[in-house]
Amino acid sequence: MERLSRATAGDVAPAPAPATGIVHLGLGAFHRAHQAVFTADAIAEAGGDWGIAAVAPRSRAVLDPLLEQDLLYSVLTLDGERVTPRVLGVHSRALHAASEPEAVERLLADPAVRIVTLTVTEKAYRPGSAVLDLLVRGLRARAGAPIALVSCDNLPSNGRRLRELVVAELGPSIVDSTGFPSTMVDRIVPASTDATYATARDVLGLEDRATVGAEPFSAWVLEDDFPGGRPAWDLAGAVVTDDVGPWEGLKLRAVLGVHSALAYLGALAGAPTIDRSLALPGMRDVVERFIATDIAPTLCPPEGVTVERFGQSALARFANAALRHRTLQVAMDGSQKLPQRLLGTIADRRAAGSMPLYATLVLAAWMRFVRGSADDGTPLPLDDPLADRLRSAPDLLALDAVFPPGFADDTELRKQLAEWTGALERHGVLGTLAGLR
Ligand code: CS2
Repeated sequence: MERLSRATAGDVAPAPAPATGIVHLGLGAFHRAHQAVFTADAIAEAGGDWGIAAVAPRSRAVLDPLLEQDLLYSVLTLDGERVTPRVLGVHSRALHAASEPEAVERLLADPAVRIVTLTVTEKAYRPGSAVLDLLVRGLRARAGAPIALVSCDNLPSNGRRLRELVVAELGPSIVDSTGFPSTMVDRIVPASTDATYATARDVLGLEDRATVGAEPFSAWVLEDDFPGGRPAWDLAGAVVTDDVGPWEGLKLRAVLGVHSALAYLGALAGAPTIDRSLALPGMRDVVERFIATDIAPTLCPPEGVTVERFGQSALARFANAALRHRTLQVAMDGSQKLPQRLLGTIADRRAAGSMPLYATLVLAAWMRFVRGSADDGTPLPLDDPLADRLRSAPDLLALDAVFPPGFADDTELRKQLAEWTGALERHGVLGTLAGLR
């Protein structure tokens, strides 16, 4: 079968990408189905030189196919049985940071580049990470040309966090010419598999090795702090606001907290995908109670939104069987994800004098997951930057790289966790859920 390219795309060929105005760091599935789509739509609405130069930090797994395909790829919107393909061509360049760092630095220093977006995962937000070093080297050479650095990773106050890291390297004057808008991004975009490539072949009649499958839902809420201008993302459905906080809380706790719950409980019970985990007997009931009794009281949602309704819509999204989102993919990097997804919920409930039953069940499930075997004894991989420390820790709650202060000394919390751990050991996830009915 022919490969997708400008020459073969025919009717579905997108308009040529405009000149580069954005550099994106992190060429994962999420970027291709989220910021790239918003940007293509914004350009279609209002124009502008906002072509995206995509930078793959380490892996060439997406970069090479993209280069081979004239930077075209398809986003397959997966809605139950229905698949809607769209070929994107909004990337103006694609580069490999590990082998051509100078070219990336030059690009970051180019005044025509007015935005850097990042999807580099939670673990890159620490001093000295390779991607942060690269960004800092590029910024140093800009000599004050205006730019916005837009974190699109699932961290609380992601813009502020990035600003702190950049200011620590470049000094406070960097903020005079640099915006650091916080953003909330949301779209489920699982890693592509052979099944995704096969679907692309079916619907496009072409081989696309850079395709991604994604859910229909897509959201982007961002603060308007773009000293060098921005694409008309608002005309493409993004919400521009002066406070992302309330959206961020919902996303982190009521969407991702529940996603992680389904990942750990599901992986232990042998559910390969998120939708299968949600369909386990008793699971929906428990995650609904997790949302209503543990998560909702800790959040102040935006006007007109209730946590329960938001949570229900998240559950409907997780039930999308066409996504085949692997529980083990969502379970990855738990030490980096759980603080903002789950531990904040537990800390807030404990500070209010309550014991969050369901949130502690999820924590106990993660602790069991870390030990490396499912309920039926099948080994479970621990893909986590702190894997060694997690596996050898005599007392996980005492790991201050993961747990907020106070957890280790909270005897009530320890008691509750011990109860759940015992129940999971004796009855497994399914038996424990059954006991909660
Ligand atoms: C997932 C997220 O892999 C994960 O940790 O929970 O990537 C999730 O699918 C997206 O953030 C949804 O917007």
